[in-house]
Amino acid sequence: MLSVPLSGGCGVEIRDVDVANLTDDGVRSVLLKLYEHRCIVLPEVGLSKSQFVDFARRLGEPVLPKVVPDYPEILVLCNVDGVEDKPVTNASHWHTDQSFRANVASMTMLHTLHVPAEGGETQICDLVAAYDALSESTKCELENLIVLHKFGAGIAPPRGDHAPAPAKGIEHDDPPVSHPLVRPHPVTGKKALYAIAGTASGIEGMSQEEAAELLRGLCEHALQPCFITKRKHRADDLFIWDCAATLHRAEPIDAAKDLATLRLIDRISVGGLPSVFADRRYSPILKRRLDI
Ligand SMILES: O=C(O)CCC(=O)C(=O)O
Ligand SMILES: [Fe+2]
Repeated sequence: MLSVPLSGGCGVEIRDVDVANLTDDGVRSVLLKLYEHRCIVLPEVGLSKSQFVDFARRLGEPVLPKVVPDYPEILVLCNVDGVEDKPVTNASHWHTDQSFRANVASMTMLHTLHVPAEGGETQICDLVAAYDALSESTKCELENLIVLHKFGAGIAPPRGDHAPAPAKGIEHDDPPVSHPLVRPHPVTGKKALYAIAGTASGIEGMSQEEAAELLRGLCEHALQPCFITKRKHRADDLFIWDCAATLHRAEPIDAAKDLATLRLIDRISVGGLPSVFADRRYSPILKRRLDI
């Protein structure tokens, strides 16, 4: 499998992958690359919507936005305002998908249908590299901290972030959920900072001021350019990021006026363990191959 690093802090492009016809070994190899590099691009995948859904189901259980008739798994990201059933991308703040739920997203994938001539990038921040770069004493201080997460209630938005608009189906008085601040990867066990921006609304046993200061400091550390990849999508790319190990945001984009400014992407987010890793026999292999 030929892989070429993306420009930026993380990610690889993997060429010559026949996504629609991968064997289980093939899916495992692709996922190992994802877990090693945080995000991957599979170019020219040529997937129909139903092939995209079938592939996503091999990676996990899709979150169901139920926006596209016939394909409840697909959320259309589109910068056309006011078109029925097509939400405008509203993800320009650093976040981790579904971190406000007990069952978080494990991976999110974008199949790009149309790219604007300029802009429309997705940025990915590597929270494994950011964690690894902390001093040993800071790692010890963070080790057992539990972060509360609530949609729209982040207490330490990184500089320049806007507040996310209320999302459908999320009640304002939903109770917060909690996740470890340092969360081992569900498949590889590799430690990462988890969802330090977006929904982080408090830390157990800390005042709000202390928690905000700690989260703000961690975001400033993690959002250094050396940990970030800014990806300009191409039509028919499949771009996948590992939600357990990253923050991401969409570059803000104006509403499309014509084809040259249109951004149109099919997106599926999944949770749970990929079925190809459900078999415990594969964990030791993972541990050896990823050197963890
Ligand atoms: O539109 C993008 O680039 C990213 C959107 C996003 O955050 C998501 O799909 O979860
Ligand atoms: Fe997102």
